[in-house]
Amino acid sequence: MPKKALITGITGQDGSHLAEHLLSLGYEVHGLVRRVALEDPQHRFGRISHLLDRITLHAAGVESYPSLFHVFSRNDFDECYHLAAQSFVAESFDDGFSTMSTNINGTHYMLAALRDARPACKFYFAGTSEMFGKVKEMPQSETTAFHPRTPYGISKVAGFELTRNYREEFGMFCCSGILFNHEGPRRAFEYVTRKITSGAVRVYLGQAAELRLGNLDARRDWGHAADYVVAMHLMLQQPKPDDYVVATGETHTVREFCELAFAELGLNYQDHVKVDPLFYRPTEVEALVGDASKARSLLGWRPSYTFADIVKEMVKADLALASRKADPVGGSSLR
Ligand code: G4F
Repeated sequence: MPKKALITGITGQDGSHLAEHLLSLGYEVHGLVRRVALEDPQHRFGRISHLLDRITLHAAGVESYPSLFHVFSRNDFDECYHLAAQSFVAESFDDGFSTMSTNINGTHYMLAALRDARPACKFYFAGTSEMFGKVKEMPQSETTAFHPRTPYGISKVAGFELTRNYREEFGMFCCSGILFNHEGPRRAFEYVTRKITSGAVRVYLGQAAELRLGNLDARRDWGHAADYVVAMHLMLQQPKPDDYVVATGETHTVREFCELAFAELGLNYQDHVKVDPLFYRPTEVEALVGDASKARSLLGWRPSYTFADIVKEMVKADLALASRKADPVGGSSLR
């Protein structure tokens, strides 16, 4: 019998890569989607359109315990990957209440419904390096204390603690991945990497003269989403549930990302990138770099993409997209 997995957030970057990965391993893959998404497949299912005939979608909301219980009580899932969240950090400053509600209650309802309907199902929670916030040490590992600086980071610490608590209190197989930034051509346009690659392509094509960004000195540990979903799956195959940092161990500034992306198109970023205070955050996470030794030794996981590979692939994909569409890529006013 193939294993059955449920993915929340299957229409997102990570969800679509994870669905592909699990299908390649012979899994029966299910996804949880909002009813409104089912009504608008053309726009909402862009990242999974090539998978639709191989997966099963269920309409439910992570903020509705009854709808989750309904799905879990009718499907005997072996593994559940809870990726759905309000995951755009800047938005969490504008609407902290929605971010908290979706990310904390959504995780709590998922855990509670699983416990009531399918307590043997293994559970993965999408934790994040944003939980480290004002970092206490470099690099950050599973033992580094959290000090979140954004409503998003706070909501993810709460989800992480709920996940740990269900493991310890109810003996459920619950794991958290503490994933550092992970990118690729399926990244949404508002995140800085995609904003840069799509913006550079617009400049290259003469569709824009400049790209406005915020803090160019912020440092991130950027990996590739396709590599990171492999670690998610490996966590649930271990003899015991646990939490793992997933990172490359390299850190780069937003400025370096700009430099490489524009250079890929034969341009100098200094001629086109303008710093705009509009895109600064009220509190910034200045520098992140992960220590993934535990994932490397216990999961046997390691990243396959380099920083340069990621930038190149994203620029190439945005150029290809531009050649298929008149107004190809997202607007540069996105933050
Ligand atoms: O790409 P970002 O928006 O990602 P951020 O805030 O690091 O969060 C991402 O990674 C987390 C993992 O650590 C995830 F949990 C989270 O869900 C998300 O996937 O911003 C990266 C950096 C920030 O320091 C930001 O201030 O880029 C800086 N930045 C500078 N100018 C900008 C811009 N970010 C955005 N989005 N837009 C700008 O114009």
